[in-house]
Amino acid sequence: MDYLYWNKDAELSSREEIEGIQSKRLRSMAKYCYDNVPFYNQKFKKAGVKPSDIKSAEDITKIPFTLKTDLRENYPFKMFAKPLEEIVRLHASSGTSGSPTVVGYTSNDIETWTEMMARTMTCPGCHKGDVIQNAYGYGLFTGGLGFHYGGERIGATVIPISGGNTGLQIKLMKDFGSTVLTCTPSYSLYIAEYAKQEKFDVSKEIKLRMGIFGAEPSSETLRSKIEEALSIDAYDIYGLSEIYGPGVSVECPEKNGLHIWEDLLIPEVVDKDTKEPVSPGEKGVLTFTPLTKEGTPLLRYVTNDITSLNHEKCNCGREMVRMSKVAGRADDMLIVRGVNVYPSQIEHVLMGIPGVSENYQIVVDRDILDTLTVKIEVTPERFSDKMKDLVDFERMVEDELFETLRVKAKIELVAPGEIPRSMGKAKRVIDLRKENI
Ligand code: DLL
Repeated sequence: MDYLYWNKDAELSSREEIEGIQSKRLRSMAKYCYDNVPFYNQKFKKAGVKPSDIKSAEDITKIPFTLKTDLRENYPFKMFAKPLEEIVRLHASSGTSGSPTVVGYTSNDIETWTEMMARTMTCPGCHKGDVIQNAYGYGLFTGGLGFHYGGERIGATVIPISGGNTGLQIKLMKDFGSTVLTCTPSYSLYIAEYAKQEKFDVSKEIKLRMGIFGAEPSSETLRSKIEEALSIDAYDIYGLSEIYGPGVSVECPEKNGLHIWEDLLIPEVVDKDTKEPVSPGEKGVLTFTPLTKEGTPLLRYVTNDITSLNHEKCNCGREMVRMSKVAGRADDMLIVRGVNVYPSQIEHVLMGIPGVSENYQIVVDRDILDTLTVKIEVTPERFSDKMKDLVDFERMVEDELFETLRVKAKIELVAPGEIPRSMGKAKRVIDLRKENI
């Protein structure tokens, strides 16, 4: 297999080298936060910790966690370590409730992020000469600009098409000879579905070779569907605006976990309730400490994303730790009649059933107890107008979910095209319990 590196020296560092860099950088980052962000100054004092207590990367556990609510409570700029004159860009997460979380970047931060994205896009095999159709949204969301800067840095040709206008996406893909597609997994499937409806044969008419898809969870089975529908290789990329944006981690051609750029970030996985570190390889909540971030530095930022870490050296030569595909968010877990289930587990079961399309929606409601309804579209090939067939199909999917996850769900087949398609992050879970409060 061919492995590509953007910054070979950094990416192929040994564990010893990585830990050395982390210790050195963490020491100065702890002091930087203490000296420049009143929020951290108070937090350290309250916890009885001084920056001089942080001598090596292992001392990170002495530092208190930072939560998303801390960012909200300090809206808009109170978490910044630099005055606004030093901030060259602002991004913000959409924030479904309350204020959005705002992140400020100094010009050094933009440079670090661009380098991270250059590594991230090179790692699965993107290079100069590629034509990148960047269908992530441009704007306050970090997807569009993150890929844009990274793509330009590696010398590829970037098409800043953003999300939506799917007819034009397909036309340009053909006319401009796009070789790499970057967007959310759900949007890539919508592009494939649209092309099929337009009788456009993607395997013959376009040059697309690979896609880098992230910003939302997607199962292995969804990956296979994307790869088949677009005749490409699909790679997972992870990131969050609080930690620059996309580019925190990405898969290499081995597709066996996402490499985290550990010279720039310290990842930890902790128990979602106790916040104690979990045993190696165990799943928990992911936290990050960026080591060189100037505008909005964060210490032990709790992402709420569920994953596990694998420290084994990868065949690609990188010793930087790999995180498993995100299983969901700690706050996404559904408890249906006492059974804990993540939407991604439901997706995994659904995608394994022939005839179930990737268009589904999970509706949670409360009728004394919590209830779960899963609306699914069947593939056109499986669609039948015989009522009995469809009812049997619904029962079969219900049984499969119960057998695998012990969760009782009501399956509702809906007509093809009824589930709303998304140009960005798909809204897979509708929680009527929250909306009915
Ligand atoms: O989604 C940044 C991004 C853009 C990542 C483009 C990848 C590609 P936010 O809007 O701040 O930033 O959302 C971050 O999205 O905490 C996860 O819950 C989820 N997420 C991001 N990537 C993945 C992924 C961008 N590969 C939140 N798998 C994160 C699962 C993901 N969830």
